[in-house]
Amino acid sequence: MKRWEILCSTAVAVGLLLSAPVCPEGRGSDPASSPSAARPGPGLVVRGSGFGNSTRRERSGLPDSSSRNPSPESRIPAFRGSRAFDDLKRLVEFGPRPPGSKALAESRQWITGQLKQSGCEVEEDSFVADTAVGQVPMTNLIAKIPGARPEVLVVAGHYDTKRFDGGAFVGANDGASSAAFLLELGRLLGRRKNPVTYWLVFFDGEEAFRQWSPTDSLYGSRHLAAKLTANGELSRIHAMVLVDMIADANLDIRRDSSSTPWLTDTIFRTAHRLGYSRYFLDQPTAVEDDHLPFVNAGVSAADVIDLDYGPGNSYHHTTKDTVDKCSPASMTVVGRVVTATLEELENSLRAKH
Ligand code: 1BN
Ligand code: ZN
Repeated sequence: MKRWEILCSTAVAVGLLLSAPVCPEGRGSDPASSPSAARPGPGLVVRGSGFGNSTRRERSGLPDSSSRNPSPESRIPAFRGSRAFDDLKRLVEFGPRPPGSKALAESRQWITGQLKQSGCEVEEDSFVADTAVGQVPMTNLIAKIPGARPEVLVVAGHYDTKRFDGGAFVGANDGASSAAFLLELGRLLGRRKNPVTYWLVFFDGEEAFRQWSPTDSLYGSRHLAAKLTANGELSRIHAMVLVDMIADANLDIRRDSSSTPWLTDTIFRTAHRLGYSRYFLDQPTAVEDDHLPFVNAGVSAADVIDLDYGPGNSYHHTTKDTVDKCSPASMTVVGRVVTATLEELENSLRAKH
């Protein structure tokens, strides 16, 4: 039995005793409701708990920074890791998805269809990259979701997988998890009355073709940051939250020191408030990832990444990166933290003039 399953069966037993709802997704995938896992922090809204959308602090009349939300209808609906996990599995079924491959083109078509079903407009940002192995066509996908304000919040990930010679690398965690995460976010934001504009960005060409270096990596994000700088749209971006490798069943996310400190602080403070301190560890790590071209261009950007995948990181960039190493519960944790962070960012923008 996996750790999450154990946690959730414990939660079911305790839940039955306390008549409290557990595993609201009905698939054992929501540690938010597990008393033995992430105990809700003082500000956590447990949707469907019988308490409506009020927090424990709100009910007790205590001030709470998270209750700055002006109205319940402005909340982002609950992120469901089980739906994201279904998409992760579907993406893996396309097989290895390196840049320029037929499988990546097929997965791009499928992603676009899913986003359109969610009510999102989808833009393709196609270009030819000069890579370590020659010219490769690449396409970033951008789901643009309008909002009342012109400021843009970007949530991004990559959907390509690493080109691999030694067997089939399907990138369940490294590639599929971030794309699947963005698809679930598209379902939550696509038809919402958003107070700000959202761009969900699926980067192509995140991975190195030969050896990771400044010129052999991050092809899609380098291209988009340069393009948005040139056309003047970069200045619309208030913040970018990047997610990568967030479905690891053994979730441990550290603070990336290449990210913008205030944004990392907001994400980790939110995680702690929601009771997820065991998954968001206040330890530093330095990551080169798709946020870097944006940080370098002056955008506030933070990478939410679990770079400790398998014993001694032994599943990272190996054929062991498969669905069985991933968990819907981890996606729920990250989804709840990111959506709560987005609400914080929306509120801080609302508070501006
Ligand atoms: C993340 C996922 N990265 C590549 N795939 C960035 C990275 C590069 C992380 C090198 C660690 C080492
Ligand atoms: Zn990778």
